[in-house]
Amino acid sequence: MTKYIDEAKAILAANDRGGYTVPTDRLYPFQWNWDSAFVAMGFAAYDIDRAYRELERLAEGQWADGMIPHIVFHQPSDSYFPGPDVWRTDHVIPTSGITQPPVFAMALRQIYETAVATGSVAEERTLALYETALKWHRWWYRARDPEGTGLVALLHPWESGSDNSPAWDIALARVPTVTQTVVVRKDTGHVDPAMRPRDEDYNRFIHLLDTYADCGWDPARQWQRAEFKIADVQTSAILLKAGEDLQYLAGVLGRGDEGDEIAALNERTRQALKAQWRPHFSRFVSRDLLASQDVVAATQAGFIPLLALDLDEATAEAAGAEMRKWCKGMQVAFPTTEPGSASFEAKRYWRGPAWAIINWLLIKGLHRNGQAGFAEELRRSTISAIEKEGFAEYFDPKTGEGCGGLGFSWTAAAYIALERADSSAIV
Ligand code: 2M8
Repeated sequence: MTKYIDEAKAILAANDRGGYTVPTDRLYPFQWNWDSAFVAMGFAAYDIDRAYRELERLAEGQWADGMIPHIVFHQPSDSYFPGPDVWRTDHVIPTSGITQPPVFAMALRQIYETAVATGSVAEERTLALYETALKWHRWWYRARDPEGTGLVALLHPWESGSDNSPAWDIALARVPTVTQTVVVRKDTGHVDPAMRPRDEDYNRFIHLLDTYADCGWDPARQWQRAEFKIADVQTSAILLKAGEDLQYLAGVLGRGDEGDEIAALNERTRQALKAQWRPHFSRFVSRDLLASQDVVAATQAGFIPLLALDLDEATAEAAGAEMRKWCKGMQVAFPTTEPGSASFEAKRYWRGPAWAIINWLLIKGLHRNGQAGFAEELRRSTISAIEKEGFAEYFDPKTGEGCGGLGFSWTAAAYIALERADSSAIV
């Protein structure tokens, strides 16, 4: 509805800090990687120039080796921990030292296609951002899959974007809670601590950060010393979908050789992802590389591969049926942890709540895999949650209550993208 679209646009305008968008005021006062990619897809619906700009400002944070960090600290702020002084990275614009899910090339293709359709394509800007994305994809495979398995590994839970997901509980429990850095949390001053990760999680997050800073942020040394190493199906699926979009862009931009290179990487990931399907769970599972075992916790990550794979009918239906089971009795779908499981917490951050951007990815995945009806239900559930509760960071799936930060950018972007078309038109 126009009223809510106007509100969503107003949120994106209010969170603009000069060509880039903060996720929300105070709680997250910098530019976050995958947040900005989703925001750019929201902008693509009504302001192509601003959509390009969002990605360009994120690209300013790209490291020489190709990594795009999870936070770019364009301007100082004392309302967030850990800031640049804790990260101790060596980049002209201060950045964090870890990365986040590579939604970037998905956004770039969407911007490009919308620009073509509206006669406003900017060839040079597209090409520059394509090169940024290509460097980053090469980095993922070099730094995070050195053995060429096809699945990319996370060395820190924050890299998943699903920071305190039950998927990390077993692996994270092995990480010591001792830190060199004094942990001074700011997040719990902005939102109810019961909605945020626990102190012991934070100590472990910072322990890992300290370890990698000691490695001088060198990917090979980090790979050797990592005390947390998960080959993640959510990140790998996003990398593959973004890789398909990058391959498409290589084609239209006349970069045939690079297109072949990307296609080969995509194929490796496609096969590896398919092998992570577990029929007895009706979902995909990640792999704990240090323990050499599957990550069996029941989280949304298990269904994100639908985004990037064309499953056979029986598999797609089994995944869809399992997802529907999780939605039973929920006010808002899709719970990020299976509601019946012991680790489910309806309000605590990534341990149960529904997130508009996760729904956005799942809707695309369901649609790709012949589940248009369910995709449409999920789209409507997301839209009505936002219309009832506002543009909250996430939603309690049991009550529908908006939780976490308010006036949230990626929720606004998701609303704009999901409201303007039925799910069959969501690319
Ligand atoms: C949350 O993560 C940050 C760390 O990156 C935090 O809690 O401090 C996550 O929800 C993450 O996925 C998101 O990108 C970020 C900003 O919205 O907040």
